[in-house]
Amino acid sequence: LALLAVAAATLALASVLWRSPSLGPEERALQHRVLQPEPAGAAAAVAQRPGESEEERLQRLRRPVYPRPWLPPSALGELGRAVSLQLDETSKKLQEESIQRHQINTYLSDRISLHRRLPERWHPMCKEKKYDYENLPQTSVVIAFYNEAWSTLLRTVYSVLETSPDILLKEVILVDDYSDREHLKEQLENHLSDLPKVRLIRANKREGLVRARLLGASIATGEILTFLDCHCECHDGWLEPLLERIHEEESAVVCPVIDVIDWNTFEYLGNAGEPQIGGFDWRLVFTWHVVPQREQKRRRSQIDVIRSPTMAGGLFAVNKRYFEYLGSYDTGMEVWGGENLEFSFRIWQCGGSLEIHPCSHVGHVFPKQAPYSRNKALANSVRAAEVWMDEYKEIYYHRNMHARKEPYGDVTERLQLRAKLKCKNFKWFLDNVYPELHVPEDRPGFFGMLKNRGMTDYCFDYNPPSENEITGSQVILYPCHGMGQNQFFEYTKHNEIRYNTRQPEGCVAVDAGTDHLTMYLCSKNAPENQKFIFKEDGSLYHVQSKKCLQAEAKASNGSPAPLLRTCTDSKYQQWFFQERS
Ligand code: LR7
Ligand code: MN
Repeated sequence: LALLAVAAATLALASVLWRSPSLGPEERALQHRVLQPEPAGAAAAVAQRPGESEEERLQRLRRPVYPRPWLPPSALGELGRAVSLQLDETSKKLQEESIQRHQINTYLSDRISLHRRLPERWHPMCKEKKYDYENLPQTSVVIAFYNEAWSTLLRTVYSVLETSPDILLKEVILVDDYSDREHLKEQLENHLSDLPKVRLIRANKREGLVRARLLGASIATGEILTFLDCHCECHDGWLEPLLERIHEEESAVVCPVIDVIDWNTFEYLGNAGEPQIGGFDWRLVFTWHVVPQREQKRRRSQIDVIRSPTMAGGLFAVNKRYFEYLGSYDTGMEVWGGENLEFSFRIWQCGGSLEIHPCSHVGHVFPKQAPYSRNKALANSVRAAEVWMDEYKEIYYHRNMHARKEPYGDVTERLQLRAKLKCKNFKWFLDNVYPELHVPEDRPGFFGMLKNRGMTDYCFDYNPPSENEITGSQVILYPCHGMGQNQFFEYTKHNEIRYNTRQPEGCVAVDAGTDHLTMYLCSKNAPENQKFIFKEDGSLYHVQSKKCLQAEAKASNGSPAPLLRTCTDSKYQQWFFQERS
């Protein structure tokens, strides 16, 4: 009984806390213009009507805001098919220009219907799921955009209207983050004014995605906020699972599975298999991972939500009151980057949970490369580290030389928020939410550039074969650049030489019968061929081969490299770490 009383008191306290004023002072101070009024309440009758079968009733409740116009199956890009246009020279040039401008093939996008259907991408069990439409909360969908192309923006809007049940969608709020392109001015206003439930609001200066989203949130009238990027396409049934989960657990922040839409062909990729979850590496770069065993065990069904340490950032739903209780966003973050990890840490450390619902799929166009400058990402990440990571921020600073010197503004208010909400520390987060992440030891004198006494201008250097693959290539010596990254190594108590700026981490190894170093994935217990003893005299002794690493000007591939040789007292066999240049 006493326990129950405590639980009840906690609940009461939590609900009092959440009744905080809906806008922070910063949000109220943001300058903006609201161009479309709040929609009238959508009081669709939900009760079963006389003579209506259960199936008919469900169909009525699922009815979208806007009916998707019929398209012939052969229509360009229909069902998410890849498109490639046969173009003459002039048109090819236009297509190239569109890619230059948006880093997305918008020439091609413009020729695909704004109403195309997508291929089915969800788990078969999702289709069988029945939702309690009468009791699910309504959502406002908030979409911030900056200089987005016409067809990718409008396809996002139509896709929301055509896949969201009318009774669940309160409104779509488009936030123009001070774009300067002509098509986003009057033409956009005119087009939107014919669409139901769509509102447009414009910032009076470039706010960046954090404050732009908050502007949208500040005029939202739905109980749930659902954020999307402005180049998305929603899969049928994407919304219900998000709302149902938050209805069941108010402190859950829920993301859809993010499917890839190809920037060049507009093919809708992705599959119905197990989605990946979010993580990060020690440069604070977001990463994707397979779902770990422990999480598989916790889930009771294949269509249960999947807990995720972090989110990609753009696509998620959250209870509006809970979002405000958690401190919405850090308004000191500019333009792009960092806010996704900051919010992820905050959700977990302050008592919420971050989840991916396998029944909710949304496609996102990943551009060829960044279409605008993202140099504020560093300061944003430093803010996240300073507020949430405690002493672990040092591990980040060791791996990003510029981060420590980056001016990041004032985070006092965010630290006060952390104290007020009595949030847990970063160690708790690592131990309980992200135990898969290896925490480097970073013992003084055992990390940074790995240099040689005979060739002091050269450093251990490793260039992974690709973005997503770190194993298989050879470790070489390269002129030291002092930037960390490919020249950052750590020597551990377990006698490994780890390459651990990225995830998953690499460990330096020797293939039997060879004299050079090859990168392998690190494993729990270092295998013998990955063990090196770093001796007092500076030698790096490879235990298995009983040889020492020696800097040589020419390895078999022609570049300088550390190679295994009989141990001597040559200075070319003496090594030392240097933290920075
Ligand atoms: O100054 C800006 N003002 C804006 O309104 C810059 C951007 N924006 C808008 C922009 O138009 C878009 O709608 O904000 C949204 C996100 O910007 P993108 O699409 O350029 O970002 P992204 O898709 O490259 O990056 C991901 O990481 C970002 C970190 O700040 C954001 O969290 C993005 O929302 C996020 N996108 C996703 O999570 C989609 C899946 C990507 C992955 C993995
Ligand atoms: Mn995006």
